[in-house]
Amino acid sequence: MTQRRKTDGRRRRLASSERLRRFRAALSGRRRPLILSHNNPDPDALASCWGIKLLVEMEEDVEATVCYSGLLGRAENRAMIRALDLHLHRLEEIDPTHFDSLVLVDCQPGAGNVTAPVGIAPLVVIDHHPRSKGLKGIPFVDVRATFGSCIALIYEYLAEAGLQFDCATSTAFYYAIRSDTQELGREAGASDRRLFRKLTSKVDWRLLHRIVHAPAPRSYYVTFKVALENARLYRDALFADAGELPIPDAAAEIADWLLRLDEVNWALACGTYRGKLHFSLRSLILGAHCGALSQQIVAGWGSAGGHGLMAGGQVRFSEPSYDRAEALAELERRFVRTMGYEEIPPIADPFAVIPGELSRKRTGR
Ligand SMILES: [Mn+2]
Repeated sequence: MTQRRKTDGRRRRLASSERLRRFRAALSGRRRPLILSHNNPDPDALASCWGIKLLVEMEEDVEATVCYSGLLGRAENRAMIRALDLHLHRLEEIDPTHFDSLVLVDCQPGAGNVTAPVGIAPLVVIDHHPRSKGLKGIPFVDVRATFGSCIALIYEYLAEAGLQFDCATSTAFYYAIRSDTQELGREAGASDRRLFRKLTSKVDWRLLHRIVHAPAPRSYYVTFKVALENARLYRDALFADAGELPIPDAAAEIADWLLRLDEVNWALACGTYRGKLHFSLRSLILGAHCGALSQQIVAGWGSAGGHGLMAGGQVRFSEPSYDRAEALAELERRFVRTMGYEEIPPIADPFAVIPGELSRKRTGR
């Protein structure tokens, strides 16, 4: 006798038709849903919000509102919002009593990276991050960490519902997968690859180019410069302070960029934004637990989370009372200790110019 495969001890695999039915049941009768993602939403978060908005608005008389908290910082993200003509509202500016339901996508309550509005409990959570503990009592939860992007997960619902998309939407979804998985190279699953291929025929390439190569301000380049100047290399782990960040997600971009250094397998980039020290951790080592490692780094101090190869977190200077330099030194100490590199003297200025030298590669990459 064949048994249906279990995804874990309790949860059976559901058909996408059944998932869609349950999703709709959880929101049945709700006419004013509020859709929210994690703070400082990235392209995948924005695409996920947009996808859910299209899905819920298939029902008659439903008008969904997408809101965000934090900053829409990166030029690419703003270009994507323009491309979709996506009307976003700041969480602080909405009146929660106007809405009758809350849908969280690309994040989970209690995960530390989402600011939920007061007074509305989430009815639906759809996410691809590791399962958090804040999901009890939520009527509909679909958390599957095997997906590299949340939009690939949400696309199952959209396809099941028979939704058709214009070129701009397809382009945005394509860009979301591309950026969340680094062109399918980082933590992409079979569904990400399938959808990516499928969307290829529908992408508006000029529009994609405008998003990917959106003009960036000087401040963008300055953070890279400061990060290079402040970097320290511990064997194959790079620690870099990018100074004052113009936008909180700059740390993530810098960490991605520094990880390309041929001598490293780990990169942590950090910087301050509005009284908080933000950091992003990246690894090239398959099976690295960046999410858990970054939680270990800020244990008892701040909040952190993420996936296997990419994670991020933040600490407040005032918890306990640190000034910037102290907080930074503490973060570096904790990073080095977590890596197990306490005994390794760092190279203090790894980007000092060495005329004519091609590489100092030692890691065997
Ligand atoms: Mn995501």
